[in-house]
Amino acid sequence: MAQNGFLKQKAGFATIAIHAGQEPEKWKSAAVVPPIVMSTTFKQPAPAEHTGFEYGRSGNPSRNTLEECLAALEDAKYALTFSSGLGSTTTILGLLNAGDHIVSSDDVYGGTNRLFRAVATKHGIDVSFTDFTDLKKVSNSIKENTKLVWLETPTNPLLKVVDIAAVVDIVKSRGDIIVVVDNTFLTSYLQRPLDFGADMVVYSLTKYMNGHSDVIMGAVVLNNTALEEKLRFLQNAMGAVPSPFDSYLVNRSLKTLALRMERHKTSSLVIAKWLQQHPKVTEVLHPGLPNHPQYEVAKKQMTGHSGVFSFTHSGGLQESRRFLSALKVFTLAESLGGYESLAELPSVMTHASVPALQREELGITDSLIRLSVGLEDTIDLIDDLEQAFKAAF
Ligand code: P1T
Repeated sequence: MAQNGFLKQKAGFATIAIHAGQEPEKWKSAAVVPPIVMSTTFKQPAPAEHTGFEYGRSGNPSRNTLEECLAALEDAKYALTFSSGLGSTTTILGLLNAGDHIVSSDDVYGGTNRLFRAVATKHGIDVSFTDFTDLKKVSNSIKENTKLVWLETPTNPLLKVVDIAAVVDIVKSRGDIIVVVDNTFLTSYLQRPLDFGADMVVYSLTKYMNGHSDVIMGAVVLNNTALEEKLRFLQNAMGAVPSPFDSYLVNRSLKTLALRMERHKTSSLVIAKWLQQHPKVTEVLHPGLPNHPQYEVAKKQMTGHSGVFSFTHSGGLQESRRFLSALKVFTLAESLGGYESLAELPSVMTHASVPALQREELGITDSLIRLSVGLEDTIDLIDDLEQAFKAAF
């Protein structure tokens, strides 16, 4: 685990989440709960000398505390935080030059697709999207100028599971290409992509890691010192940094991450199985179900699944609209990973910015509903889904 005065030996996930980076001795007050340091600037003993902090964009004690804890959670050397998940991605794009090429998994969060397609390309970066569950396609997409391979697993919103180690093997045999895994859906509690050879792990901390739907933030976790130095420079130079207050909130939320993920895991599988037997449901896309096409890959690299999954039904857009509007315990809203259950229609919401043809090819239809199962009583969630089906059909 990351160097930490409080924890001298390897500890379990929950212990690390609660103690890593949190040693009271690092504060003059010996505060057990890390303080929120709001100051944007720090007194220097002499010009161009400082005692660890100078200006709040380049570093802040509350942010550093969170970053230390995030790194320790996956036994990594470094973690950097950003103003949003997409802020992390934008900063990583800052590592590339015009003329470079990105290969991305085809099914990614709509905002990531939009950033690659509509912004990166404007700066001369070429982007290809391909199905990462087909390793031949990954290999065929790599070009001379490929510098970055980007994947989500499980993917948003189709829950495809990508074999991280197999992709890393292919990519690394083709050159010095950075492999990034967006681990937002699973968190460091359920999957550790660095252990499978990925260079960087990216999070929308907005989701499970914070888990209370009250912070927008992102992070990159990594071991490679040269890459960390470049990213640390870009974090300050590009300026997409989080606030001290938000850093405090996410740090606090990490203390219950293990407990929350266990509940999300249990509840979502019960609901997925209930949906499987529902007469109006045509398919349930959940990596914890044995009939999931990549179930074996999931078992190999994940220690469980989270609360987010999708299903399709036998109706169309109208039934989806009626179903979603009828929900009472689930809230119809974008996002995922909070304590409250959410439901949404990716085709017109989170993935509306994906070009219609790409959506159609992927299977992001108007009958595909994505759920984020929260921490409410499972029976209340099932009753809610049941009454919404009755209202919709
Ligand atoms: O919203 P932000 O913190 O910028 O994170 C972007 C992001 C990155 N990666 C994944 C896998 C994501 O799901 C997201 C954000 N997703 C949603 C808002 C959503 O409803 O899918």
